[in-house]
Amino acid sequence: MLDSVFHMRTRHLTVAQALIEFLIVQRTARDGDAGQPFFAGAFGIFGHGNVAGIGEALLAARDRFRLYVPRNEQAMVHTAVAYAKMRNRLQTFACTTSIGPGATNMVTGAAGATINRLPVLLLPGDIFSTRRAAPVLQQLESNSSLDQSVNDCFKPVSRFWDRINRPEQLAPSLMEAMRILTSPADTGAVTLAMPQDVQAEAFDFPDTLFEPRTWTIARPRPDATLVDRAARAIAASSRPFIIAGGGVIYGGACDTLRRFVERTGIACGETQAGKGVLPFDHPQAAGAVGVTGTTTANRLVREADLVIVIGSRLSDFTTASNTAFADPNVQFVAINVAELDAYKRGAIPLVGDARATVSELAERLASYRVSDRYASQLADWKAGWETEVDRVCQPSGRSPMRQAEVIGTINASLAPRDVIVCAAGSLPGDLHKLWRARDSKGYHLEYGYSCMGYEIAGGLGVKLAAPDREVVVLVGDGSYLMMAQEIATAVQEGVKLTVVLLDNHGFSSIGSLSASVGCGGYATEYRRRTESGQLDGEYAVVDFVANAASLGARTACVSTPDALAEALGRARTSADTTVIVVPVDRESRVPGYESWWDVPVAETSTLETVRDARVAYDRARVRQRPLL
Ligand SMILES: Cc1ncc(C[n+]2csc(CCOP(=O)(O)OP(=O)(O)O)c2C)c(N)n1
Ligand SMILES: [Mg+2]
Repeated sequence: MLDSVFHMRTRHLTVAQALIEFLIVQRTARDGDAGQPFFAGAFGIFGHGNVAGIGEALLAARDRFRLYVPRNEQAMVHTAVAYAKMRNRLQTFACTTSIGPGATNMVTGAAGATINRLPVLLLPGDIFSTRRAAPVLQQLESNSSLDQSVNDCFKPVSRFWDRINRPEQLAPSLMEAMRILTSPADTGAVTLAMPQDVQAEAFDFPDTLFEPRTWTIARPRPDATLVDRAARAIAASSRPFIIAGGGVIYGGACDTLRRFVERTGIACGETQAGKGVLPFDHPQAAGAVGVTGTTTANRLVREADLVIVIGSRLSDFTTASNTAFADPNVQFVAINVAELDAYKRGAIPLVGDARATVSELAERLASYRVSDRYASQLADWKAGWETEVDRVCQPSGRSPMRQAEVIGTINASLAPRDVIVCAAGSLPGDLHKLWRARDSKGYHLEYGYSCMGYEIAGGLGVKLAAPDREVVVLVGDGSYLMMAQEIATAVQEGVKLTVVLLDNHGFSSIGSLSASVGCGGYATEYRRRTESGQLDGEYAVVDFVANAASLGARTACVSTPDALAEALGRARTSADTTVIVVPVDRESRVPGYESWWDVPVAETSTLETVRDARVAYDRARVRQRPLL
């Protein structure tokens, strides 16, 4: 069709059809490479809010745009986000839901995406724009406004939010959505709420909307004056330390950083998202830093006179709630694409891409090298740490097994490129400390939101993104019970996962935290209610083997390291999804290593244990520093 004055060619499509046609032709590219489609397809669960609009459009495009059908809307966002993380933010999925509960089920996933700075496009259905049938099934009504729906909940957890009330709004909104999704600094969840009547409405969309578009993932350079200043500060430092976060991996800066630390000798600690930046046995790899850090990294960061933060948002787990940096004159240099992060802790802010910025610093520090004393101290502490890992992970011969021996056994059974996936509970801390990462994409932890339920759904996204790698999901029994159903999706798709489920009858992590705040582990075990009125009876046992089998997985239940290694070997050679259930001892925990986490303890209490905990808390807080 030919439109008036500008002779603009148009296509007569529904809003939903135009949306899907647009998504199909969006691409990303970086460093002049050939690039890839930005959307690997869509995840969707249909209801009256999307079946006729976006559902029809996806049906019409089914040979060009793959639709995956998960079992839960929150889970599908985790899957999409895990995929995006595995693909270094160069690709993701769109997620479509009905209106109401289907939509709000995605809110948790959206928060996880935005907090972890990972792109995902959310397309919740929305109430009638025309309001002609209001209130529609599942519509939230308000006394104060008709311009409100449950989708307004997405606003604070989205980097960009819009509601498409007219077909004309679609094109500008999609362009903004793509700008944000592909921006390394601003990416996160993007929500386009799609009223169900508008989805089905036809309109003459300009042909230009459907032209293939490649979004270049930029490598912004920092300000030259600030790079000079940062280089001078580093050159003048005697005990520098690097904190590497997820931005190093997403920016493809691992090799550049490795060469930089090899040349300068500066030790490098890793956040959860940054673990794997260096292989664990690299001479400059200090390992995990912060609350769940190694002695090596925590001592180095404590003594550091200059901390170079690269691609990290410096959460409390990394800064040990601001107790990690003990040198009174410690200075910070922060490299980050996001201004928000680069300015934290009064750092010399190098707002730029990790790879480009580290290269520029390296050029200016060609003659800088740490002292021999620093180097030998690092080597000594590293050797001591490896001995500690061996000690903690060695088989105990006890039953049930300790979690650390399970981790040690899995680590020894996996090949360097295999991926472990985890998110919440006591496992992330133990893995951060103990796991010997040998590949920058081999350690996949969602610890920005630490969302129980991410593990299996996330594992599915990792495997979709990296079908050539073995993917092993580690999940606690609590997390499994929140969201195990995506095993059925994995089976349906023929996407193979190996899930290791550690059963300790509830929340071991929160149990120990509860004890540390004087609350004795209250309500953190799955126990039956007794006549006392309390949850202090027998364990409320779940047959996890039967549960996983019912979802279509192969199963095993093991109680020794040898049996676990054998089950992992069988899972590796199998084409099917396997769930290996491992009972673990809830009380044998991996200790903390010279760090602290701020969890406020009740200032007044009838319980003596709480009062004691408060005394210890007040004492520990003295080390907290008001770093701006
Ligand atoms: C969705 C969600 N709810 C609650 C929490 C708080 N939380 C963190 S860990 C945890 C317990 C996890 O239990 P499990 O998966 O069995 O792991 P374990 O602590 O036993 O290692 C809870 C309740 C959370 N992180 N995510
Ligand atoms: Mg548990």
